[in-house]
Amino acid sequence: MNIVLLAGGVGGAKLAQGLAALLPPEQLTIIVNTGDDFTHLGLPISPDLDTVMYTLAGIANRETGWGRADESWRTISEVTRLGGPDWFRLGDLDLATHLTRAHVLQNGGHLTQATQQLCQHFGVRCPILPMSNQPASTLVETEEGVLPFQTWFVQKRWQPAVKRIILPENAQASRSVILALQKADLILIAPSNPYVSINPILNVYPVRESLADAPGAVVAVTPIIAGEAVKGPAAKMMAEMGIPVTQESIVLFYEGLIDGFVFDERDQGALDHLDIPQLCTQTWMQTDEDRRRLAQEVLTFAQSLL
Ligand code: FO1
Repeated sequence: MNIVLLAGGVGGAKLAQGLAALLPPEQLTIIVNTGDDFTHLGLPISPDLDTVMYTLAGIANRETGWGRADESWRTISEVTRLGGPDWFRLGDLDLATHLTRAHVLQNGGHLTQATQQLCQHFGVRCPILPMSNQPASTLVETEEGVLPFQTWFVQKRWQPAVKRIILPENAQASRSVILALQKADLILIAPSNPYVSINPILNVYPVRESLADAPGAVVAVTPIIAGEAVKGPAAKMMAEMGIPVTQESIVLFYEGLIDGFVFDERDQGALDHLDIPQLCTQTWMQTDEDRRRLAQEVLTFAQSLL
């Protein structure tokens, strides 16, 4: 059974960890959003790739949801002292990841190869694939104008009201992504922000088409619980874009792509009027056991749709 997970940052990484605990590495492939990527202090930063990689390696910072555990901040503190930009907090250990990625990319390698090398040395055995090997940056149109993603998300703490998300026109999936989707028996959409974490992946040709035509089952897990995002700007930006913060909005967003939907017991009954197959369970993942349990329930549910 070949399972592919489409994942963004924190929520995606947690479900990825649960799945990786249940499945042999050759049966799970994680396709990750790179729309958050940017060059900062001359370094190629890939936040969602790193969050998934660090989480599967067991070295992620569980408080912040990004960067490394047991981190130190000597270098970025010195950058502050020298008048450099310190709004994007790069820890000393985390810097090693960006430096090594830069080395691979500047010596003829591409992002998939760089990620593979990092995963190998971090002991992550299931493939983590960037959605594309070319830059495909997400822009956020806000009341303050069009902002690069990290400027909106970190520098402005996602406070500027969102009007719309601007995705690149001609992003192309890597060969590895295309092959993984072709082989997939199950395709799972992680509880990541649909607008800025999952849609950038769907926007990369031919990912959306692959899901729409998938012979296997495609199942999405909601990122919203009782009208709130588990973490991050999903609920706030939905309201700002005039989208009701409901489970139905998420189902409609994935319409035509999914065969089943997983949402939280606190929204029990919210989708009774829709005939899409659905699993209502505890989707909030606090502990590692929560991650494994939800992963198992999602797999069992998805297999029941085959
Ligand atoms: N998010 C923040 O809110 N503040 C930061 O200073 C910050 C630094 C950072 C460094 C490396 C990295 O991989 C991620 C980092 N993030 C930070 C998270 C980043 O903004 C991600 O894009 C979000 O997690 C959304 O996916």
